[in-house]
Amino acid sequence: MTDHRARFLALALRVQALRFGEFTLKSGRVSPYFFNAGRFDGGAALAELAACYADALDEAGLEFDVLFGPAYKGIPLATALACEFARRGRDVPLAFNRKEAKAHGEGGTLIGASMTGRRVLIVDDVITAGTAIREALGIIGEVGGLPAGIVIALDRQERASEEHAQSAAQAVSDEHGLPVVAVATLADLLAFAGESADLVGHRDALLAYRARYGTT
Ligand code: OMP
Repeated sequence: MTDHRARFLALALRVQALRFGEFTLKSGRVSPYFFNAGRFDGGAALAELAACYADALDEAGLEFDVLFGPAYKGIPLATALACEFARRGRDVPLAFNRKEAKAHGEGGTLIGASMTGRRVLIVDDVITAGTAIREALGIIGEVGGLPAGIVIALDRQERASEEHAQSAAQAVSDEHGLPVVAVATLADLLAFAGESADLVGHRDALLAYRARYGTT
């Protein structure tokens, strides 16, 4: 496992963004683990997380002009990533949306840099069935942005539905011709769990869940 993957998983466990138990997902599936990006709730943890995103993007060699953080969880993630790029000497424009259109003031649902005609990188927390990412692609399309890729912290590597053999991330990637970069995947979590005395007890439940909803 390369460095940023292990660093991210250790950090996620430390701040309890990654938890084990019984969680009902947006899809209705009952999962033995849950990733809650809201637990990166301080500057130090967010900065450390953003460095993991930046390292994953460097490794993938993706090219983009502007970051888009979909409301709500994508907003602090994209913002922290933009700050991390600035720290590394690159000033990347940043856009995000609000969920309810504002009729007064500047109006509209989009805030920040223009995405029109620019290569847009979507920055989000997790892909399960791909619904949130498809919504973000719709928003970018409406303003004439050019989706260039997606970066997430965790790819749960689940099939969008029983009929799909591919993971939701692979399906989104194929449909839109877009690279999906994940700091870590369920496979990485399983590998990490195999090496960690604290997590080894959760491994069987993770494997059973993957057998039911994961890709083959
Ligand atoms: P999809 O839209 O199905 O890809 O699921 C992504 C969304 O599910 C995230 O933006 C979260 O709202 C939520 N989620 C998590 O935050 N963490 C998880 O581990 C799993 C989910 C989920 O409900 O699938």
